Amino acid sequence: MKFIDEAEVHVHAGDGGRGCVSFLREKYKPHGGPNGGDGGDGGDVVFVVEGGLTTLLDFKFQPIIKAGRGEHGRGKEQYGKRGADKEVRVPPGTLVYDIDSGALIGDLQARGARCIVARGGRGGRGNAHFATSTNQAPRYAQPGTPGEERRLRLELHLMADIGLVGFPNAGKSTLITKVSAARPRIADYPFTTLVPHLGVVRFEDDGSFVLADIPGLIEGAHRGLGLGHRFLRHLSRTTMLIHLIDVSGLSRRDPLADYETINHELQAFDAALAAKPQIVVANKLDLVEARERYPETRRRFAERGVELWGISAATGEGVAALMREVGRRWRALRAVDGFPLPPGEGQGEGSRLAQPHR
Ligand SMILES: Nc1nc2c(ncn2[C@@H]2O[C@H](COP(=O)(O)OP(=O)(O)OP(=O)(O)O)[C@@H](O)[C@H]2O)c(=O)[nH]1
Ligand SMILES: [Mg+2]
Repeated sequence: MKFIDEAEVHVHAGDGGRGCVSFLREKYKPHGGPNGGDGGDGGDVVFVVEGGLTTLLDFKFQPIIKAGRGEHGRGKEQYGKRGADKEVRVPPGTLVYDIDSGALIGDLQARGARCIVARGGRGGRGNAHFATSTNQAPRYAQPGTPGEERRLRLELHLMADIGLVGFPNAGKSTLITKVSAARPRIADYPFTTLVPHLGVVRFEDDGSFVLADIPGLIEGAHRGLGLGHRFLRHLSRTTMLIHLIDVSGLSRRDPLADYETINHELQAFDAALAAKPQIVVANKLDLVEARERYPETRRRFAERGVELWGISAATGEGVAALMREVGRRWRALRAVDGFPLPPGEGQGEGSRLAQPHR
């Protein structure tokens, strides 16, 4: 399935139906009273969150979305039928902006959440409403009002609890594959991962969180180098980050410099993202070169006040302990933020989200 996280769409709610002008006609009653019925209201355009959806792709195929118009009123006080609402599925995490005013009109997060993005017009009243003592045969009725029309910009910010950041080839995808059922491609060339992947990670007996693997960052990402930093928006809703660093020396870069480069890129994108708590992790400790360099690297990070965790995403060494620690910190952070956590429940949504290994 193609991953699309931005779309523009034109929504047009249904117009209200016209009220009717009509008079009662019966034998022996040449001047029957007005009996024109009201027009029906127009249908609304409604966005509804569908749990398993993770892309805005559908909108590429339907740039214009219309709801049904209200039926016109008829004689004998017959009301026009209300126009049909148009419901459109959106993934959890969709932000809806009005292009013309720039206003945010919806932040659709929870499964089943709904937002009316264009309201149907009102039906006009028929002439039956307008008879008065001085005008017993009104020859007018109200027209319906037009349905709302809007141009919308949709932006998806995935609903992840914890984000993975690091250089290309640091092993982010290898790690998420180890701890969840997410299956991004893994390879020894940079920018293997082209779009974000989500996986549900279970920790301890009753906890779970949603982890996001996004494409790697490089120096200058904020200027558009590599894949740029546009995927960082998918970490905007996370509570903390796992910052993964290749300490094997295979990259021929210095781990501490890597760490600082990535943080600099986060800062250039959004200070709020750079301010999120991180757990900093040295990867590839199965390799001899990495093991040899690890104590010295740890010491250098410690001098900066950064505690370095060590794992091998490939062999799984240290990974379970890391996930326990991440889960614990995440829980504590959420509690501070005032999100009481029901036991065993992350925000993790979605029947089609990757479920963890057992
Ligand atoms: N020896 C060893 N190799 C690893 C380890 N983790 C990942 N690799 C290898 O490093 C290469 C890159 O791994 P990926 O998981 O694709 O890296 P990534 O961070 O997702 O990279 P991008 O998607 O390009 O950002 C692959 O060849 C992996 O097999 C590890 O713990 N030990
Ligand atoms: Mg990857």
